[in-house]
Amino acid sequence: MKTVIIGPGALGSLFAAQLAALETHDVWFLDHDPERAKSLNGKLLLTIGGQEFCRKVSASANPADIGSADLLLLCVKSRNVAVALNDALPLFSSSSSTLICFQNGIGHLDILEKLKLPIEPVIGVTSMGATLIEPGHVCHGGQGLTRIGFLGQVPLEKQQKLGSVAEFLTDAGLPTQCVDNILDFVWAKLLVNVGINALTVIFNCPNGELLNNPEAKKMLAAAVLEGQSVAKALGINVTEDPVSQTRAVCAATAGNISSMLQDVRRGRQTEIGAINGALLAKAEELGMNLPVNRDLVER
Ligand code: KPL
Repeated sequence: MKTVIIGPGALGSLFAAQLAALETHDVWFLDHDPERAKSLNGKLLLTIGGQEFCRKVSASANPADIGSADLLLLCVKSRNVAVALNDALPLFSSSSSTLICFQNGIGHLDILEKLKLPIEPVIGVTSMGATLIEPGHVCHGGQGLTRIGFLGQVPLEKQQKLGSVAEFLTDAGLPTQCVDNILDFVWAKLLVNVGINALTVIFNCPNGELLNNPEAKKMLAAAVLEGQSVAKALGINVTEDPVSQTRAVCAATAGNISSMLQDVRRGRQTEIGAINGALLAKAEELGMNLPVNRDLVER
C-alpha cells in the first residue's frame, strides 16, 4: 500500500509520520519544491508529548519517482489545489486511487468541482492538531477526529472502499469516520474559522484572548452569525448555536496562535480568501449582505 501526501506542511507531515509507523507501508511526499523534497527525502521527525520519533518517509518533486498511489492526501492550501492536483495526475491509477482533500474554508470545493479529475475526490475535515517546527519536523498537537466523505452520491462499492480507508487511517493512530454529510462538517469548521482566524490577526493575540476582549467577542459572534445565516440559506445543517461552539474552540485552543496569525507573522499569504472571502462570495450569489465579514476581508 502506498500513500502520497501532497504538501509537507503541518498536517501533511503529521499524516506522513503516523502512516510511516505502519510497517510495510510506503509513504511519500510529493513536494513542488525540488530542493525541499531533496532535504525531506529519507526521514521525518515527529514529536509527541516531549518524545521524538524518527519515521522513514520518501520525498520527490517528480511524480515519476513515486509511481501510482493507492491513497493521496491533498494537504496544500486551498489556493494551490488546482496546480498541485495537476502536478499529481501521474500518481492516479485510474479508478483505484483514493484522493482525500484537507483544506480550510470552502474555496476548494468549487475548484474541485471545476477540475475534471479521473476520480471522485473525497473531502476531509480534521480536528487533529499539528505544528510544523521546521520542514521535516512536526509536533503532534492533540488527538482529534477526522471525518471523510464524498460530496455527492457514489456507488456502494466506493462507499465500502472509503470505509476501508477510514479503518486504515484509524489503525495508523488517526481516528477517522466516514460520514454522508461531509458538507455539514466543512461548514461547521468554516464557521469556527470565520469567527476566530481573522480576529486573532486584527487583535494580534492567541485564540483564547478573543474571549477576554469585549470588542473581539462581539465581532466573533457577529461574524459567525452571518456565516450561519448563509449556511441556513444553503440548506446546510450547522449546529443551532455556532457562536457557543466557536467560543468553546477558543477556550480549548486558548494558547494557540491561529493558522492565519502564523501566516501573517511569517510573511505568508493568508487564507482569508478561502475562509471569510469564500463565505462572502456565497452570500453574494444568494443576494445576502455580510457587513462584518466584508469588514474582516477588507481590513
Ligand atoms: O483551525 C484553526 C486555525 O488556526 O486555522 C483554529 C481552530 C482556529 C485553531 O487555531
